[in-house]
Amino acid sequence: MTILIPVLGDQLSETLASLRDVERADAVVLMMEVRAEATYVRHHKKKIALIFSAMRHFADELRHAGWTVDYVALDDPATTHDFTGEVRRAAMRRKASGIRVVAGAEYRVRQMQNEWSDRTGLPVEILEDDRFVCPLSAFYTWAQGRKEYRMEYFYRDMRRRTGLLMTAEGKPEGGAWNYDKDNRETPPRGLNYPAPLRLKPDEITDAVLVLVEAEFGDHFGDLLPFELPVTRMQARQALAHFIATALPDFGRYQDAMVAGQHYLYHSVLSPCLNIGLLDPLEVCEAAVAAYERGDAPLNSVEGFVRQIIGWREYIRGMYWWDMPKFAGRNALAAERPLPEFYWTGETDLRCLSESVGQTKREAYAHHIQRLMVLGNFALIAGVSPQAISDWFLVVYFDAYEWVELPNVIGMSQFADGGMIASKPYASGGAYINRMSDYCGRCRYDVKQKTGPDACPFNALYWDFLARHEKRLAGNMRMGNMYATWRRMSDDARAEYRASAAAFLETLEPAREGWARR
Ligand code: FAD
Ligand code: DLZ
Ligand code: SF4
Repeated sequence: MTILIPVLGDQLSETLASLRDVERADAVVLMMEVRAEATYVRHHKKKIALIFSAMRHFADELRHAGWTVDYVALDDPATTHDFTGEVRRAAMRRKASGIRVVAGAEYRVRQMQNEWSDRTGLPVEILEDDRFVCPLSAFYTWAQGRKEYRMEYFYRDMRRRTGLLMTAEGKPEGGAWNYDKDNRETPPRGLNYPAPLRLKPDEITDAVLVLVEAEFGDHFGDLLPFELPVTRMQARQALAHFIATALPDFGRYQDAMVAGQHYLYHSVLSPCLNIGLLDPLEVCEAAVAAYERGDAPLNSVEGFVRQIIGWREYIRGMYWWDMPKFAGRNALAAERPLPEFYWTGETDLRCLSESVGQTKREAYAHHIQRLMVLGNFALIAGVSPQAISDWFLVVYFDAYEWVELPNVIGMSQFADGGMIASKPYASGGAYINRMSDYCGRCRYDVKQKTGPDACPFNALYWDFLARHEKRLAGNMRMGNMYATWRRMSDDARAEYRASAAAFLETLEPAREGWARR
C-alpha cells in the first residue's frame, strides 16, 4: 500500500493537508520540475529559479523529516514534462495504491487533477488547501446573493473570524476598521529607505541558476542577482527583517512611488506567501505583535493585515467564484494589442520605463506601480485585458493565476464590469505626479493637457471616459468626472480625443512570442 502524494511547486509547506495524518512509511512524496509549468506562459527567469530552488530545498527538508521523496528534476531523461504524465509515471514506478493531493491553486491545474483518476486508474483524494484563512465554502456563503462584492465588508468578517486587531468586546482596535486616510503620505526627499533581506545563493540555488539560464535563457527578465528566500527559515528571517525595518512606515508611504527605489516600505513577502514558505496568519500575527509591543503604529499594522486577510483572501475567493468565465471577461471590449515597451521598457513615458525596467531586473513592482502606472496605462489605452493579464502573469515572481487574474482583469482593467472595483482605477498624470517623483525628469510635461509634449496619460484619461460614457456615466463615483467632461467646450473635448488618437498611433504592438509560444 503506497500512497502517492504529489506536492506542487506552490505547496511547499510542511503543514500541507496531504502530509497530515499519513504514515510516512506508507507514502511517497512526488515533486516534479516540469517544462510545461515554466512555459505555459514564459515566466520571468527569477520566478522559475525561485520555484525550482525552493522545491529542491523543500524536498531535502522532507527527506530529513523522514519522508520518501521521489524528485523528478527538469533534466530527467524520461520526463514527460507535464504534471499528469509525471503523476502517471510515478504511480506506476511506485506501484501506488492511491493518490492524495491538495487542490491546485489555479483552475488550470485543478482541471488536470480531475483527470488523474482516469489517467492512472487509481483513487484520487483531492483535499482543500487550508493554508488560506477563508475556506472557499465560507467565501461562497459570503458572496451568494450579493449585488456587490466589496472587499471592505469581507475584510470585516475576516477580522471577526480571526480576532486579529479586535478588542475583547468584539470592536475593531482603535475604534475604526480601516486607517487608509493616514496612508497617503509622500515621502520627503533623501529618506533612508530600508531594503528587503538579500540572501546569498547556496549550492542548490547556484545549480538551479545554471539550469534556468541554459533552459530558459530567452525568457523575459534578469536572472541575476538572485537573492530571494528559498527556504522556510529564510522566509521567517525575511518576515522578521520586514517587521523590524519597514513595517512601522508601511502605512504612511504605502501608495508612494520613488524612482530608483523599488521596495520602499513594502514587505516583498508575496513570493514566500504564495509558494507556502510563510503562512498568512503567522505573518499577520507577527505584525500585530509588533503593534502590541509598541514597535509599529496601528495605521501600518491594520493596513498590512488588511492586505493579507482582506485583499489576498478576497481576491482568491473571487477567482474561484467566477472562474472559468473570469479569464475571458472584457466588459469594456478593449482589443488593442499590448505595446512592445511593456517588454523592453523602451518608452519616453518615465513612469512606465521605470516600472518596466525594475520589473525586468527584480521581477517585482509594488502595488501602486502595478495598479496606477502599468495597469492604468493599459486600461486607458484600451489594451486587451487578456493581453495585459498574460504580461502580468509572466513578469512577477509572485504571479499565480488565482491572484494575478482577478487583480488584473478585475481590479485594474475593470473587465469584470465592476465585480471587484466600484469604479475603474483610471487616472491622468496628476495622480502619478502627486504620488511619485517620476514626472520631474520625464520628456513629457505632466501639466500640459494636449499636444505632442503633454503627458499622454492626460488625454488618454479623457478619451477613456469619452469612449465609455454610456457604460460609466451612471456610476455614482464617476459623476464628478463626467460633469467636468460635459462642461468642457466641444473644441476642448475634440482636442483631447485628437491628442489621444495621435499618441495611440505611435504605439508599436508587442512582437509575438514574449508571453506564449
Ligand atoms: P505588500 O505591499 O507588503 O503587501 C503585503 C501582502 O499583502 C502581499 O505580500 C500580498 O500577499 C498581499 N496583498 C496585497 N495586495 C494584494 C492584492 N491586491 N491581492 C492579493 N494579495 C495582496 N499579488 C500577487 O501575489 N501576485 C500577483 O500576481 C499579483 N498581481 C497583481 C497585479 C495587479 C495589476 C495588481 C494591481 C496587484 C497585483 N498583486 C499581485 C497584488 C499586490 O500588488 C502584490 O501582492 C504586492 O505588490 C506584493 O508585494 P509585497 O509583498 O511587497 O506586498
Ligand atoms: C510556476 C511553476 C513553475 C515555473 N514550475 C513548476 C514546476 O516545475 N513544478 C511544479 O510543481 N510547479 C511549478 N510551478 C507552479 C505551478 O505552475 C502552479 O502555479 C501551481 O502548481 C498551481 O497550483
Ligand atoms: Fe508618466 Fe506623464 Fe509623469 Fe511622464 S509626465 S512620468 S508620462 S505621468
